[in-house]
Amino acid sequence: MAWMADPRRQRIEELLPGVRSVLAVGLNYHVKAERSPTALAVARYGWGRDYHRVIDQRLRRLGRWLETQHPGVRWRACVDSAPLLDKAWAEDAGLGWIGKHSNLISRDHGSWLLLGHLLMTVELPADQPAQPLCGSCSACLEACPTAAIVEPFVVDSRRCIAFHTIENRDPELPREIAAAMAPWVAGCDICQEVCPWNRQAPTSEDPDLQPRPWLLDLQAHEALQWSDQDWDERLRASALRRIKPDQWRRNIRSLG
Ligand code: B12
Ligand code: SF4
Ligand code: SF4
Repeated sequence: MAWMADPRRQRIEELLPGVRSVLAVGLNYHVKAERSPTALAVARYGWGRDYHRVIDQRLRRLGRWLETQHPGVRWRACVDSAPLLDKAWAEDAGLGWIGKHSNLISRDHGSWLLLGHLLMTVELPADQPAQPLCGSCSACLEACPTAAIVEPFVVDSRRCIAFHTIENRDPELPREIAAAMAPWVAGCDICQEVCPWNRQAPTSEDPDLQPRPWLLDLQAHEALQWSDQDWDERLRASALRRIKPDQWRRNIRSLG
C-alpha cells in the first residue's frame, strides 16, 4: 500500500486550495439480508453497488446545490479517490469515534458506515468532535483470528485478513493467514460483527446497497470454475473489482 505515503494525506489544502470546511458523510451499508451459513464469506462493504460511486454521486449532487446557495464556491468530493484520512476527519466532524478496531463507530449506526467527504471553500459552523465510547470493551481485539489489532486502535495490516484478501497481490497468501481466514475470501468483518455498538444497528433499504444474491451463497467449487469473464460480469459496478479474478481464486484455494 505504498500509495498511503502520499504527503497530501497530511495537507488537505493541496486537495482543494482555499478549503474552509469539510463535511463528513456516512452511508449505512447494514442490510437485512444474511449470508447462507455454508457459504464463503464476503465482507459487507462489497455486497451492493460500489460505494465509491454511490457516495460520490450523492456528494456531487450536494456540491451542485451548494453552488446555487453560495455562487463562486469551490468544492471537491472525496471517497477514497483522494488521499484523505477519512476516519480522522469524520471523528473531528462528530460523525462517530474511531473504535479500538480502528473503524469509525456512530452512536446511531454502529460501524456499518462507509465514509465520504465534501471539501468546500465556504466556511460552515463546526460540529463538536465525537467522544470515544469503547470504554473497557476489548471484544474486537479478542475476536480477531490473526491478532491483527496489535494494541487498541492499531491494526497491523500484515496480519489483517482484509488486507491479504483485498490488497495482497502475491500468488500465495502467508501460511499463518491462510490457516486463520476461513470462511473469509474477500475482506473480513469479524471485528465489526462482535462490536456491541453493532448489535442494534439499523438496516438500510437503500436499493443501491442491497446484495447481489450470489454473494450470499458463494460456494468454493463453483467459484473456482468461473473464468475471468464470469468474474467480470458478476462484479460489474462493485467495490470488489479491486480483487482480481486470480486473487479470488487464490483466496478460495487458500482455505484448503
Ligand atoms: C488503507 C485502508 C485499509 C487497510 C488498512 C486499514 C487501517 N486500519 O488503516 C486495510 C486493507 C487493512 C483495510 C481494511 C478495512 N477497511 Co479500509 N481503508 C483504508 C483507507 C484507504 C486508508 C486508511 C488509513 O489511512 N490508514 C492509515 C492509518 C494511519 O490509519 P489507522 O491505522 O486507521 O489509524 C488511525 C486510527 O487508528 C487512529 N489511531 C491510531 N493510533 C491511535 C491511538 C489512539 C490512542 C487513538 C485514539 C487513535 C489512534 O488515528 C489514525 C488516523 O485516523 C481508508 C479510506 C481513507 N481514505 O481513509 C479505508 C477505510 C478505513 N476502510 C474501510 C473499511 C470498511 C475497511 C474494512 C472494514 C473492509 C472489510 N470489511 O474488509 C476493513 C477493516 C479492517 C480494520 N480493522 O481496520 C472504511 C472504514 C469505514 C469506517 N466506518 O471506519 C474506510 C474509511 C473507507 C471508506 N471511505 O469508508 N483498509
Ligand atoms: S478485519 Fe479481520 S483480520 Fe482485520 S483486524 Fe478485523 S478481525 Fe482482524
Ligand atoms: S468491539 Fe468494543 S473495543 Fe472494539 S470497537 Fe467495538 S466497542 Fe470498541
